[in-house]
Amino acid sequence: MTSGISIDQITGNVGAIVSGLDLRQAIQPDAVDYLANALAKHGVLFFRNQELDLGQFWAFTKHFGTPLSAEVSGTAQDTADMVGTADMAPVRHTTAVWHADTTSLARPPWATILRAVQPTPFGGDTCWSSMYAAWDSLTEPMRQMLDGLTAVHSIRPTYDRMLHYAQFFQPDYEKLHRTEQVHPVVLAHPVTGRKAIYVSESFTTRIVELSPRESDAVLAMLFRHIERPEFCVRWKWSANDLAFWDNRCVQHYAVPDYDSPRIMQRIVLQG
Ligand SMILES: O=C(O)CCC(=O)C(=O)O
Ligand SMILES: [Fe+2]
Repeated sequence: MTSGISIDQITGNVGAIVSGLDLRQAIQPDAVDYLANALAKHGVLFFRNQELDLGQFWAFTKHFGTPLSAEVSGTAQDTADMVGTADMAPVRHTTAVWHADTTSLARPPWATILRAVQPTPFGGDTCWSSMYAAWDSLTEPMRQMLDGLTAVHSIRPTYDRMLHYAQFFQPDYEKLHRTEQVHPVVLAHPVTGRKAIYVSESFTTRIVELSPRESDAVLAMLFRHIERPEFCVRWKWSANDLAFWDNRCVQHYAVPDYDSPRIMQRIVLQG
């Protein structure tokens, strides 16, 4: 407990609810450290009843890193994300694949912050899975095989889904960015030192060191493995809920079981 903040873990492996903080107020440095450590440990932190305007949301995120927003910074990297206040309904099938955000970038956003402005009357939950727990539960021979490998992450499968489901495409992306990057299959988290699986069904197309058939089979195994409900938390959104997650140790999946507007504020922090 720091300055009246309490952090309550809600599942065995991922997610905690933070209470005792009004995010409209400036946060003291010791509380920022406390939250940053809790985030690295729990993977996703939930805050309830946070009625923030975009300026307050922006100010909160700046305690933890450099926010990237098309509206505010206009940085090129923002073209990879839907930032600001947006209806998630048109892209709901694109984000219904397990992923860490925009790992097709050389420096993918390390954290994402999402706040519900207008949730759906039913459905539209978001799930997070702990990549620490997924890694820890692999057998030692499997861990030895995977550790040290690298994988290609590509934005193309996301584009294909966008085109298929929403006729939504950002044609300038290809001019601004390489569409592929290589990242380690297993990350050591910089805060906790724990290892975490860093391949996702949404972005990872191939493990570099394996043959194509081996890569397909190993990735299919990992994509299935990380979905196990015991690694996951599922959040039902109320208006003014805020979720803050660490893309280096969790993946997420937005359940697309709704058909009404779902208005969210979203910011990613530069990796
Ligand atoms: O709509 C959601 O709950 C999450 C969508 C998503 O993948 C994201 O915001 O990065
Ligand atoms: Fe995402």
